[in-house]
Formats: sequence, C-alpha cells, structure tokens
Amino acid sequence: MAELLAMGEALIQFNALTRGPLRHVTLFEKHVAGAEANVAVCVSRLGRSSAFIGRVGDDEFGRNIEAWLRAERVDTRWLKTDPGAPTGIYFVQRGYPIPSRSTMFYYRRGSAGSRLSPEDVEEEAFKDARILHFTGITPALSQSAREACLKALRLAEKNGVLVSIDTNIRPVLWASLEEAARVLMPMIEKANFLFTDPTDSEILVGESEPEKILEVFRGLGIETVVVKLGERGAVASSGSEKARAEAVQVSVEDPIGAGDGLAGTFLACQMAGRNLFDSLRRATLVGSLVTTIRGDQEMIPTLKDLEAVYRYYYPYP
Ligand code: KDG
Repeated sequence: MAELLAMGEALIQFNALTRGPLRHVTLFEKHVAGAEANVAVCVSRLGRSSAFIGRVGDDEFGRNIEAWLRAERVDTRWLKTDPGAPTGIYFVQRGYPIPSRSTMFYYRRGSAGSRLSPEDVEEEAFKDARILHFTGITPALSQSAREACLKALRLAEKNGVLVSIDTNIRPVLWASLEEAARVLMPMIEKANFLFTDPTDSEILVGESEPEKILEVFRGLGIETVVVKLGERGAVASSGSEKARAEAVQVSVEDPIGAGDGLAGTFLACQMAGRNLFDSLRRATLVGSLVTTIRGDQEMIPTLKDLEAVYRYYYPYP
C-alpha cells in the first residue's frame, strides 16, 4: 500500500520547443504532468511509495499517463479510465511576455480528470497511507471533484492519515477568486502540511509577506507551513522551528512544475524523518532543478542523485 495518496487530474502537457508567443511556435514536446501526478512521481523517485487517485480518458493520452505513472512505480489501482470524456491537455508558452516565465493554456473543460467523483475515493486506499495530498486545482475542477476532496478529507481523518494541501490557485479554473477562497479555506484548515505562495496567500488570507503568511496559517492550527518564494527560495515553520532556504542559481528553461518538485521532495524528506531545515533545503533545490528543462517531472532526481547534487551545492555540512 502507498505511503502518499495524491489525488487530482493528470494531464498531457505540450511544451513549446521555442520561446515566444504560441502563434509562432511550430514544434511542441509532449510530457506527462498535472500538479498531483508530479508530486506522486517525485515521492516515488525519492524512494517512498505513492499512489494516484484520478481519472483519464479511454484514449491514447490516458494510456500514456497510466503507463508513465506505472513506470515511475506510482500505484495506479485507483486511476480509473472514463470512456465518457477525453484526457485533458494543455500547452505551455515559454518566455513570453515575461522572459523567465511560462504561461499555461488549458484544453481540459469536461475532461475525464474533471469528472473525478466521491465514488473514486475508496476507503481501502487510506488504510495504510500516511499522507493524502491534493492541491487547490482538484476542488476547482468540478462540483463532483470538490465533493471527492471533501470525502478524501473525511477518510483521512477517520484513518489517521495526515493531509497535505498545496494552495495552487489557478484563477481560470474558478468562477472568481472569492469563490476560490471560500471553497479552499475550510479544506486548508484541515491540513497538517500546507504549501503556498504570496500570490495565493493574498487571495486566501489577505497576506503576501512571508513571515505573516507563516503566522496566519500556523495560527489556524496547521502544523507545518511552507511558503514558496520562487527565485528567492522558501521559508517554513513547523512546531517551534523555523527555516529558510535560498534557491540555487540555475538557468531557467521552464519554471512550471517547480512547486510540485518542492512539495514532493519536502514530503518525501519528512516521511524519511529529516528535520525541517534539511527537508526545506532539499525541497528548494529540487524546485530549482525542475526549472532547468521543459517538463514538470523529468528533472526530479532519484534519492541517490538528490544527495549527489545536494553535496555539490552544499559541500560543507
Ligand atoms: O504545477 C504544475 C501544474 O500546474 C501543471 O502540471 C498543470 O496541473 C496542472 C494545472 O492544473 O495547472
């Protein structure tokens, strides 16, 4: 049985091979992505076990996702094939209009993944799990996906499974930012691990200053809060400890997926018993590595390679 249950929509990403506005791009590269799938793969590559709860279409992209997750040793027994809708896809535009940023264009409305529903969330999955993880994307997919999240939270509580939420607010998936806050806050209050950033925190609690963000969410009773700060690294607070980690300087090809690499690495390190600082520094490092190539998952290291790259950047204990 899996230690980490990730629940959400796995997608096929078409990443522009050249930078600039998509209307001038002729070649795209295909990747498996989706925030929660990224975390499931990350945790598995770092030597912990993970499973993915979700739906894909009965089509080539659905088969691509399932085969990829299996190859990454992610347990797919809870990944359903839905013949009634296609697998969701999206395109990545790189370096335009902001040179160091990417933009996502979704083609996923009514997708199989968005039809996730409470019946897909089975109690058996929670029996031996340690952490349930989803992001603010999953409850934004549809009413049934939102209900699936609520059921998962109930089952996590009943079975003593910790809850990890990454706020990941994707404004185009919500009717309004107020709706995002109204739906997400009651879920976030049940989290044991929270990953967020200044933009999302401003929407959720009206705070964008990292120390204040830690204070506000810790004040809601969340044990461990991590604030992702992009090129500035990350800060975290847990119990009576606080930690800060700088991002390492790398050449950015595509920053999408960095936050999932960070969250997955942090959770894998915590499951391995690492302390807050060691977990945060490795997590921030993987976040930086993910930005160096196209695709969300390909640069996530194995445990052995993580330690090698860690020693390279931090040679002195
Ligand atoms: O965090 C990266 C994800 O945003 C990307 O893979 C696509 O899951 C995705 C989404 O819904 O935005």
